[in-house]
Amino acid sequence: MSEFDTIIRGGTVVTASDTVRADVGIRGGRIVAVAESLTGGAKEIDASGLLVMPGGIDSHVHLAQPAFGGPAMADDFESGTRSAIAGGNTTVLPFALQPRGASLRQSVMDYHKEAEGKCYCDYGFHLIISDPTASVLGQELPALVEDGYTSFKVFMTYDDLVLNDRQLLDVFDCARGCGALVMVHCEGYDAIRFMTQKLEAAGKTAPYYHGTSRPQSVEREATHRAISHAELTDVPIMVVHVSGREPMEQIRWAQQKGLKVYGETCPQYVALTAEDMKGLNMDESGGKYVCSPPPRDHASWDAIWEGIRTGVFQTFSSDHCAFYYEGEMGKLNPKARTSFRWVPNGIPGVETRMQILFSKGVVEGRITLNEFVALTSTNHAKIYGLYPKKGSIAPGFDADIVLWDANRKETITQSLMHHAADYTPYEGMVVTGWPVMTLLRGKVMAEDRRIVGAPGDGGFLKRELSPYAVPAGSGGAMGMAGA
Ligand code: DUC
Ligand code: ZN
Ligand code: ZN
Repeated sequence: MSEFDTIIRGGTVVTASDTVRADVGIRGGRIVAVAESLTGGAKEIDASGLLVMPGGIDSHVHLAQPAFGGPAMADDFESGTRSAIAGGNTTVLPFALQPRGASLRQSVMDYHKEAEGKCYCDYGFHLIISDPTASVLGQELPALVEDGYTSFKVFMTYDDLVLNDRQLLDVFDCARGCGALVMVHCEGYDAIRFMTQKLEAAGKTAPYYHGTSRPQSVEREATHRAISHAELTDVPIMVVHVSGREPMEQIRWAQQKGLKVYGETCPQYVALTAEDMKGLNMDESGGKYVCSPPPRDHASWDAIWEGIRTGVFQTFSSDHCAFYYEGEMGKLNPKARTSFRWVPNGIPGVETRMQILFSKGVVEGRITLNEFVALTSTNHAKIYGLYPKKGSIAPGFDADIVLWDANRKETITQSLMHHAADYTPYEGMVVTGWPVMTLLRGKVMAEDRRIVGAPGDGGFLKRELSPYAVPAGSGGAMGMAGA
């Protein structure tokens, strides 16, 4: 009998801390050896000339959710995870959304039904809390955290999701009590409504004005408010999808004060701008790029890189939230043509996240290879309770591995994509660096653009409490240290 099921031979192993020439031995779906030279594999994969990195963990994707103010999402769990695995990812963390009035537990069970047997990569769920009733805060949330749903997302905007300040504080307090990590969508609801009404009254309804309706000041104000509430309740928070300098500086300020405030940014904030939302002649095609917060400008790209390089951001996620462009279900649906207000918010990106960061980050000299691994995999595992099962290459970790050709030049185009959406917002972008093979727990799932695994190969991940969610200990304004 062979010592290893598979040996990955001759590659350069890259983790968040090291870059070494080594072979990787896999047995029973886990990494059991990393050494200069291994023998005794039932199967060998030649990785010479390739980087051998932990599979990507994308901790922010939306699959099979009812839309953000519009039609259903394009990607279900099958197409979304197919796209993820093709892009070098082995774990995704989508959301289980509680509609107002619904039980949170029932909502989670509904998402499980959607996902069961369909996934090409492993998955867990963050909970979206839209209705923090006494029973949700007192019973459902603590029980769900115990069951491995150890992070929630809350929104400061959207009619169906927005929480007021008191509700935010209640959710933060509950998270502190049960050790969960809170992700916050920081954009101010009233400011956006005010701006939207003004713009519509002036006839400014094209997709471009989506960006005008939610400028950085709206994101900055909400980020500051969320940070202040987190300080008051002494709870760590993750500010998600940060788009530019103003919110980035709020997070940096909080971190310098010693608060446990983490930051996430996404490809759209270093690769798209508000100009993209103009489309051709200010027409509806700009709707392809409508997401929230909106893409900004080149100065914002620089600010985001500054935040990445200086450690303000721990995670680089896709915020994959795909809608069709054409058709009744698309971004161009008849109602959406009447105003940007009705264009569903979100863009596809789980399949292109790693290539964009690699190309603009590593190849263009802004970050190191090890930082790339931290930003795309290791930090996600550590922050969301998946470490040391996921997120590195060392004995004991799941054999979730991407073989990466650092020199391969590709032009991103819709025909290469495995998502269900009918476009990619990154059409025509030339990138250097591409995943050539993705292994999930030792099984080859994608090989040079071909999906060779099956739906159902991916499984549900019950997550541990995050060490990053441990309160700083001030006890907040109530002085509850140790409480
Ligand atoms: N927030 C997200 O996290 N994703 C898509 C749209 C949004 O507002
Ligand atoms: Zn959001
Ligand atoms: Zn999102």
